[in-house]
Amino acid sequence: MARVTIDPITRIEGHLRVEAVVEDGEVVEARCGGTLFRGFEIILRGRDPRDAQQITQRVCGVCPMSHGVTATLALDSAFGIADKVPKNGRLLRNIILGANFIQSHILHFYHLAALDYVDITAVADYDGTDIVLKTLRDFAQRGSLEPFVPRYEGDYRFDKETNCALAAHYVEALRIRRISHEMLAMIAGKMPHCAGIVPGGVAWRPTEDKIAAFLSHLNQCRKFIDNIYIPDVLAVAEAYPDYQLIGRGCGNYLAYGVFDLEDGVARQEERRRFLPGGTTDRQLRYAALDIGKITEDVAHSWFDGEVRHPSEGETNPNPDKEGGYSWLKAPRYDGKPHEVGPLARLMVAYAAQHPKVKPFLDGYLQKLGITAADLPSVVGRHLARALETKLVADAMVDWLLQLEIGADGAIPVEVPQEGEGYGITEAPRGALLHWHRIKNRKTDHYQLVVPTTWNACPADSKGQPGPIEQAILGTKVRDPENPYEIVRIVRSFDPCLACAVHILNLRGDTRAVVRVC
Ligand code: NFE
Ligand code: MG
Repeated sequence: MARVTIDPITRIEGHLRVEAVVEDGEVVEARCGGTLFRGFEIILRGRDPRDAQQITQRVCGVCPMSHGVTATLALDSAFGIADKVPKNGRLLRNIILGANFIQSHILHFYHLAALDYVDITAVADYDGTDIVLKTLRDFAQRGSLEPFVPRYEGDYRFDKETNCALAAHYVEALRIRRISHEMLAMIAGKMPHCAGIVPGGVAWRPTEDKIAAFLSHLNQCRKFIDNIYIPDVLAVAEAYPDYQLIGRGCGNYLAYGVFDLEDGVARQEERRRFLPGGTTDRQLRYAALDIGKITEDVAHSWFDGEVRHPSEGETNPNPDKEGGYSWLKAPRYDGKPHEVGPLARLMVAYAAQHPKVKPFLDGYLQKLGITAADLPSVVGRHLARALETKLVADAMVDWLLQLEIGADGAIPVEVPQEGEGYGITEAPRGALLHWHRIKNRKTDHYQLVVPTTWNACPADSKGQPGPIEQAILGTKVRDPENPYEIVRIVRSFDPCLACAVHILNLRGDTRAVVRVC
């Protein structure tokens, strides 16, 4: 028996500790623990409620727009103006959030995950004329290979030419991410932590020149997504067919839906959204969303308290709690763990017979020779993320062209004496909820239930492991000292612990710690 501890798992956002017990080459126990405590829910108490929009963006530099949008959806709802946001405000929120999705998904594939499959050292003896590859080669020859190492060795399957091409795409992806940041900043002010999203809409009036500039940036991103990102993910799928079969996870999928398509509807669950809300299982049995079924369990989290709905949720940290092994709570829907994220969104849309997503996804499933029920896997998550990037980037063109030039993006708002509201939408990594209660014009109660909290959560009081824990269980590990199978599974979820735990453990090593007992 070997005990594998990977702490922290690197090339994700934030600090995640994964412990696994490997017996006869197979994972028989898995524990996923968030090792940071941040306390945003406590920080917000007693402040002007409008601060939530700015402060919660500081939860994370990767997905701040999701928190900005979700916080303002909760403010719209608490202020009683959710059906009064102007059309431009709705479209601009979609466009701002969409730009952040593009940036985040490309970041994940190229800069956080691709080096699990691409042997970047292939550039060391590059003898061609490509300026990017020559620069990378010279960089490598100076002997400092960070951020490409340390890494889990072996199982690199591409030939030298493909490795070099993918290394060049790694660099090009940096440029495309800069472009997507810039287009977001044109509307929202800056990235990260924009000032433009406000309760009541977006503080910007569209102009023709800005729309034209945005479109030109967006088209560069779309070209990259179509011609580089999706083909690269398909190349990984082809070279690593065994990763289409592992890391399946918990088999339940949840989405709140994202990108509002209609105005004047107060309740977010009732709005038509570009990617719909709901749940499904691997048999593709779709059910409509009922936010009354969301709870958080803290049986194995370093918090005191009971199983609670976020409207009554508590944040009472207790680092000495017996049985605790994570700063993440354990969110549950209808009492069960649910995976969230691009894979979950596409599974839900597919199960709901989405007229655009279903035929689009079917084309790619046919290419891989699989059905939608087979999609949950390491490769399936990367593919879902890439295909969603295309769906969103293409839809952004329509939203841009629907903007009314010179019309207001927001209405004036007043902070009410009392109020309660929630925001439910999607961050790049999955379903995001903010619950906000106002008393005496101040924030009295704030709870965030965040995508990585769903995916990377610990077990609950019924002993049900979280989705990443379930994805690791049963995995065959060839070498516990070099457990790249586990690392690839965890990274396919694109965890962000900065978001999920809302004290950094400096003891961690970047490599696996293995004890054989
Ligand atoms: Ni820090 Fe986040 C996203 C949110 S993840 S990246 O996407 O909300 O839990
Ligand atoms: Mg929380």
